[in-house]
Amino acid sequence: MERILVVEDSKFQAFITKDILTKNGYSVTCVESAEDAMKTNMYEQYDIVLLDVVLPGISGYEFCEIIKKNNSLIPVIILTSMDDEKSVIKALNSGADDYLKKPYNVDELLARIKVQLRTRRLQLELTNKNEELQKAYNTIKKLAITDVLTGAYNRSYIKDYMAKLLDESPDDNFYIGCAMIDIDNFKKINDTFGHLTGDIVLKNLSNICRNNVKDRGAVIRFGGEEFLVLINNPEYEEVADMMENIRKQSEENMCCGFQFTISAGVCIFQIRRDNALVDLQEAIKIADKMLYISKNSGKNKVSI
Ligand code: GH3
Ligand code: MG
Ligand code: MG
Ligand code: MG
Ligand code: MG
Repeated sequence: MERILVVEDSKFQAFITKDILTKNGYSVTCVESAEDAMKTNMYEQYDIVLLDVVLPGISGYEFCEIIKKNNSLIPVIILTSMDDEKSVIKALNSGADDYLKKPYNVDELLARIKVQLRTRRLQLELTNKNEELQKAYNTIKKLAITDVLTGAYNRSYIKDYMAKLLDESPDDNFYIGCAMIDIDNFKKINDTFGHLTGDIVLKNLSNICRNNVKDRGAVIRFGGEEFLVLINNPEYEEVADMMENIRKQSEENMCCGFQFTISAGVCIFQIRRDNALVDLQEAIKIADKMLYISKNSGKNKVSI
């Protein structure tokens, strides 16, 4: 049942209006002033407001302006005994959707209410559709930058992340911690335990990385069993500790009943605003070289 709020200080007029509207299938509430209608913003729960102009305190025009400022989807019909042109214009300029003279013709009032409710339903439908579209858009956007298997970001996110860092940086240069992580002997894990088990190891490593990095940076699945970790403006100790934790937690993670280890190469590199992506590529190259050092000196190591 559609709900109508009648703001009318004449008890007699309010009684008549309520009686007519109730008999026509509406749920009707009457209040005597705009102030009453504004208590806990109760007017927002109605589908339409019928508003008298001359009220104690805040006038109908003023209240109409307030309603429209706060929630333009609620239609307002102003009902008043003043029928000069100026007050019609004033009513419409205050944001009212329609205007009716008192004493009103009952059928006309009902017809005008119907028109407003029809428009409101369409507007609500549009608003819902819009919200659905927005949600779908956000989902697609998220999917486009997420690695489905591990929940880490994928490589498409690197550009977005650099743009975000540049946007947030007050300076023209900032530092980035850049770590390349690679699972040791992963081919052997796959060969021994199967690819599905290998996938579980990948997911676990992704979780370990993300739990350590949190909002200090981004974890990106860079290749098959390689993760790139970018840390925003870090201290040397912060990156070193973080990477050592990731190494240790991987070694201790017995998710599949066997141990896996990782090797990592890390650098801290200066990024220039006007050359950010080229600088990042350079940082990744250095991290790769450091990773190579870890691999060649026995694996299960972080080189920084
Ligand atoms: P190293 O210690 O030198 O890094 O040796 P490795 O065996 O880890 O490295 P290699 O490059 O020889 O093998 C990487 C393997 O990762 C090969 C590939 O089949 C596997 N791989 C890549 N993507 C996935 C994936 O999504 N799931 C699984 N299960 N395996 C994957
Ligand atoms: Mg009045
Ligand atoms: Mg590799
Ligand atoms: Mg490997
Ligand atoms: Mg190999």
